[in-house]
Amino acid sequence: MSIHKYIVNKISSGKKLHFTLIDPDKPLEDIDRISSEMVKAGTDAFLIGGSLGVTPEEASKTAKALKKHGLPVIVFPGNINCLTPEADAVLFMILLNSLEPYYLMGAQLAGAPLVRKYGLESLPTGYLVVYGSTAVAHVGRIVPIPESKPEIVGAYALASEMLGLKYLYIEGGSGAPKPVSPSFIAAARKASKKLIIIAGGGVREPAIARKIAMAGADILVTGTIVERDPGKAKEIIRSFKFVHTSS
Ligand code: 1GP
Repeated sequence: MSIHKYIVNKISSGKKLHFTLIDPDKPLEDIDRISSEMVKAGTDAFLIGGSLGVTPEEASKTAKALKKHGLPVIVFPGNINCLTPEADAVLFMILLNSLEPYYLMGAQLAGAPLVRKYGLESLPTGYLVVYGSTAVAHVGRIVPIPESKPEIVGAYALASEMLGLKYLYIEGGSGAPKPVSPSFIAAARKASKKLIIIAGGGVREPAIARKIAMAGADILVTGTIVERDPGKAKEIIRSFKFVHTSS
């Protein structure tokens, strides 16, 4: 089964998904420990990637280690150095609010032949980095979105749908000081019923995960909390995935 189908099947049966973000820039024993805990906690897939300093060797080693859990391993590329044939799929992304032509089509031009050679499934994704104070915002030269203007996110969602993209990733930035705003998620959901909405960045409490779920996100990504406090990460996964049943 394709990874896209795996995701769509879960969503169409009323489920929400959690993805665990693993930065390959860490020792294998940490990757093994963190990933095993997150599998037990009910995560649905692994994302691998980072904004800076990921070598193709690290990406391959990490993907291999994660594959043994039997869950999808998806490259979430900060750049083409994160691509590896050991993964199953790639979020093939366009950084929608970037001022930098490289992230609008240069990286895609360089990456597409590699994705084809590596046999990775492409998950076509609009990537929207909403806050300005994180590594991804700096590297990607983004224009931040004012929190008072969620309708801008709605317009990006519409544009993504009209371009035929399947996923919209609304990103606060890894380790962001504040979580991605649920009002952004709600605006995107209102604008597009079709897009699979991925949300992440700065989510460190179950209550915010629940709000993001209620705002209409299909997939929640957490990275930092998974490393810092796996117990809290488990609560976050539960609050997001079982939003209709948890109090
Ligand atoms: C980053 O959205 C993800 O792309 C996860 O962010 O590390 O803050 O959980 P955190």
